[in-house]
Amino acid sequence: MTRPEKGIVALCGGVGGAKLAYGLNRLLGERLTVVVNTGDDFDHLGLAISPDLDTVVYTLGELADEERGWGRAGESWNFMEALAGLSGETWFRLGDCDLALHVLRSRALRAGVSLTEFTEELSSRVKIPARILPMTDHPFATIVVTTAGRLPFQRYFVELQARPEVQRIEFDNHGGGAATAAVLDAIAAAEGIIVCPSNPYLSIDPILAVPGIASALEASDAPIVAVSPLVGGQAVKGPTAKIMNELGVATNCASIVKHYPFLDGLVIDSVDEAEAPQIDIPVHVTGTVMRSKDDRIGLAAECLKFLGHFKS
Ligand code: FO1
Repeated sequence: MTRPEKGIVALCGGVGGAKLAYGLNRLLGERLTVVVNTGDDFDHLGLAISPDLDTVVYTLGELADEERGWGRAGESWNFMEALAGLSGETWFRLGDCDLALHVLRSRALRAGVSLTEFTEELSSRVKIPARILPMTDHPFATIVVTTAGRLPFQRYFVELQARPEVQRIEFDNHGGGAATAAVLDAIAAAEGIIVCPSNPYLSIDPILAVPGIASALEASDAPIVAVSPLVGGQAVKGPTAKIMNELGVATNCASIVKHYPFLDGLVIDSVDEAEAPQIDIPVHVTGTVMRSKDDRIGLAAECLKFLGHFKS
């Protein structure tokens, strides 16, 4: 697919990140590239599952269950009921409609289609103008090392509901899966880069751990801003603050800046305005909680305005 030379790149995980990506897609369309975490991907019941990619595709394609945050709206669960009746594994719920996507992707990957190609075709079928790219086409696993042992990401996050205490997070790129040319080209051509308010440890760090991506960000002349995932020291959704506490990191916006040393600016919520003087890079204060679709578009517009301030 041909793309305009310059554009905006967003680094994104699942639910929170996808909401901002939705707003950016509405404002930028084809000028947006979303680079999505695939460290959560796993093989389950013989199917290739890519939760964050699917959350982004469903959200931007207006197919997502807004309440649940993952999976499709209007879902039915006959497959899960039948699976339970046959004593199959039910800790990870696959809806009937969602299943269609996993079956198609599994078949495509087995036939040698790359995850990038499959995702591009899927995005065009659901009429998403933005380009959605997996961070890598190679197997890459986020492993959460906890007091309950080394846990594959979905066992920690879904089965154990992120309850075990985190000691550290490891990434296994199965012996050298590198960034795709599509991701590296998008970063090189970016006129601005936005780190979405996703979990820094579980969603953004895996992207930065893919060989080639962190150095591409460092080499980029484009301004890079992040939206803090914390509001009043808490995550809007998910275990970000819990993990920060467990890792002994203060749950404030300054810690987010420290975590992302490549940032040119940070967007923080109005609730945290008093923290601004402690942050040693430019700060943009606005409402960051996205309750409605208008909020998503509003925050996306604020991020683009902030990026515009860095233009020489
Ligand atoms: N999250 C859950 O909390 N429970 C589930 O059963 C579950 C199933 C699921 C199926 C497909 C999919 O794409 C996502 C799914 N998620 C589920 C969400 C998901 O695994 C996590 O939110 C992300 O990996 C973290 O970003």
